Amino acid sequence: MAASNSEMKSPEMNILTLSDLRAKARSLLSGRSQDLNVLVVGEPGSCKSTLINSMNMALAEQWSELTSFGQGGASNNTLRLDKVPMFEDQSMKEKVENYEKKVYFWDCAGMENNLDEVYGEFIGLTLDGKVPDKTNVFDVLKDKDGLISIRALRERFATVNEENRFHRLLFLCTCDNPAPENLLKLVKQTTASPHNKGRNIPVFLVLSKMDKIKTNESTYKATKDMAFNTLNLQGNKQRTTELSLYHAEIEGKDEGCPLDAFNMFLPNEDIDRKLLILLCNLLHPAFDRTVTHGDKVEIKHVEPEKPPKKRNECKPS
Ligand SMILES: Nc1nc2c(ncn2[C@@H]2O[C@H](COP(=O)(O)OP(=O)(O)OP(=O)(O)O)[C@@H](O)[C@H]2O)c(=O)[nH]1
Ligand SMILES: [Mg+2]
Repeated sequence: MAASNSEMKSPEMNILTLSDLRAKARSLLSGRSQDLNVLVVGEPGSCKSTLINSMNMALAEQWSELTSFGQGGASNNTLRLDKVPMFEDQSMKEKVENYEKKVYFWDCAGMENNLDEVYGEFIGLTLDGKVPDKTNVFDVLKDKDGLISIRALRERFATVNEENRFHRLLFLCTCDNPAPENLLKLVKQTTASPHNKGRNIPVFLVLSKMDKIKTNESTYKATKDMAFNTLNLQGNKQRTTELSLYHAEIEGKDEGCPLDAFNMFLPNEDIDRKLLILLCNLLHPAFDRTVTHGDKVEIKHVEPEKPPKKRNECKPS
């Protein structure tokens, strides 16, 4: 199933029909040799939960609420790290044959745009498979005095669960808000830098709420530039996607996507098409070859510096 890098860069995906794209995604799913964990990260309200449900819909051709998401103005914030099994038989109009090694999208609580290393450490520990499913993100990051220390966080999440190691990270930014520069920097540092002791996880960028671009063109351009440059994705077309997702009406503000008689979203070709291209790129075996985790390298504990001794303290009395 392996394909060359030149094949990945070809415009082939854009000329495939919707059913070709579904067939391609199905064959990539049935041909996998290991489970695939995708961590979905972004600020609160960046459409992480919506993307997970919409991605399932794109292949399933029918709506299921796999994870709770904001709709009709209700915030419905995700507070935990939740492992969501994708494309399960019961959610599919037509099941995926030989789908044995599963894809899991992990819905993560919205992260603050904060450069504090504790947030980066949490993302790193999660990527290494040390943070269990259903962990309440805010409870573990904060203690009674404020943010928890890095050492305490490492001690709490010291054991790797191989099943929870990550293979991809999906970063979401809404096109009508400034890019979360600090969070982008932390993600870049945590997934691919000399400081992370060899961890290398391919990052994919999604610019969401593209239906809002008309009134926010300059914000969109600035957000896109910032996210591209910080994640270093220039010219990396298969790792960036701009889209709108299945979303509900907000009275007087947003007409939302059409629903059927049972209040389920009706399929939308444009949404499905972009999501299926993203899925095929996420599943591409070439990205498996680059994944490494650095937790076998010993991590030094940084002790606080002692104040220098005063001169006369050393003199014998
Ligand atoms: N206009 C528009 N709104 C959208 C679109 N997709 C999602 N939304 C809305 O944006 C909000 C995003 O909600 P969620 O998907 O729950 O966001 P989230 O990133 O999971 O948020 P947290 O769980 O709080 O971190 C909801 O109110 C959706 O209705 C879109 O394509 N266009
Ligand atoms: Mg959410």
